[in-house]
Amino acid sequence: MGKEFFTDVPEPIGYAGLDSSDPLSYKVYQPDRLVLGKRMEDQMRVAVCYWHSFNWPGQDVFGRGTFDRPWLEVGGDAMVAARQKMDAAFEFVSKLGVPFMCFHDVDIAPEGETFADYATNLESMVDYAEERMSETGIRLLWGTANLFSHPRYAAGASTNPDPSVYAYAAAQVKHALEATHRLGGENYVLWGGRDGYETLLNTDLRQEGIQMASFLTMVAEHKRNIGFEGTLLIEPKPAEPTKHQYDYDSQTVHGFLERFDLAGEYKLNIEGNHATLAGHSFHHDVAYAVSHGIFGSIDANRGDPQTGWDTDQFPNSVDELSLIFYEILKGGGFTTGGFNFDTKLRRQSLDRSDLFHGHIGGIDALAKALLVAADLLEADTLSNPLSHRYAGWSEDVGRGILSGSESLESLEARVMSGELDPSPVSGSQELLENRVNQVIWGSEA
Ligand code: XLS
Ligand code: NI
Ligand code: NI
Repeated sequence: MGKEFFTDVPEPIGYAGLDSSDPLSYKVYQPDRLVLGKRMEDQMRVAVCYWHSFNWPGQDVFGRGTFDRPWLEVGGDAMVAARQKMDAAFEFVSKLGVPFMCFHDVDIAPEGETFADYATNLESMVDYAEERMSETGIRLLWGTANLFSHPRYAAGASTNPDPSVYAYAAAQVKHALEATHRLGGENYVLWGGRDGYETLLNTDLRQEGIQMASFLTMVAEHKRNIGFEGTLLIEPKPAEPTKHQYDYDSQTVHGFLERFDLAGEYKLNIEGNHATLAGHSFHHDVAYAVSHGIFGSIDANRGDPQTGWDTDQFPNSVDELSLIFYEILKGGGFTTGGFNFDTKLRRQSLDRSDLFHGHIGGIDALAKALLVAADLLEADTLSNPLSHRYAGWSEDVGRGILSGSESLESLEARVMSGELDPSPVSGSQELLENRVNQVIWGSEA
């Protein structure tokens, strides 16, 4: 048992139902409730992220930290401080009652002065994490390496013009991947960080793409060498901190993986606010990944419609999340992935208990979305009209086109003879929207 920080929340958060006025209770989330034959907890696989929740004191570009985070103020020995921060994280996740957490290497271990310091510190914090995990039963959804905060990465990591920075990033990922493996992590994430550009005047696009592909190939090789059986995930994002990032969105990453023969090696970790920054909906990026067999995991959050950056707010729209969960269930549900709360409190939410409120609300919204998605799936609300809409492709002409037995000539002949004479049909968008709403409003929490 480590040091306690959340003494105002003495008990783990429990389910109290929709009528409860206790803000520190779940209104919908019941880990053991069965939905489509699986426990809610296993359908949702919620993780808490270390970086925004335990490392960030609430500073922004205009001002310093505002949050009440005593574990960040212990001072003295950096390793003692890192252990206290880890105690805070394990206490919080235990009290929230969710199964997973996620971290970057440098979230949990001080970087030190040299690479050797980094490696020793990480090793020792992984020992401590191992202890705390076996004590609490909390698991690691994914690990990752921070390849963007240190000044050496200002011009990118694997896409850096300097191969020695590439090498440094490779060494760091080797350690972060091995740490993830040791802790039984279910996935390993690569988020591009600063792999993109600020100006094309100093950027060789082709060269940087080749570097990035070679890096991803090395990571996949090392995964096999050490026997890590988790999933490698790439997290798309279109911009920020750079003007343009190479892992722009689901479709761009898919094309990149195909181009470099890496499609079997990686799946996607899709973040709500990254998809919206790319000018898509969260729904779009998830639907793309699921329908192309590259869906892996989710960074659950949302942006602000009036703000053009990654505000990482807690997800709270059942309307939006229901469609996302519907796509995930349609694809068979999560395998190694889950919903990681890559979420930040607003800077004015300074109390320690605000961390609970943000997560409780997001988890309840996801739980409700799961119930809606299960109803949509079971009632074939969307799948029936969809198969009806595309029915022609499993009939005569459609099948012939797809199997290659038709040509421009044969099709012209069918049209010329009057055999094929299409008449427009309604896309029924409003009708479908109403049906989805009907399920949302009627689904029982
Ligand atoms: C930043 C990313 C980051 C990744 C992990 O925008 O979302 O938090 O999830 O490096
Ligand atoms: Ni993220
Ligand atoms: Ni993000």
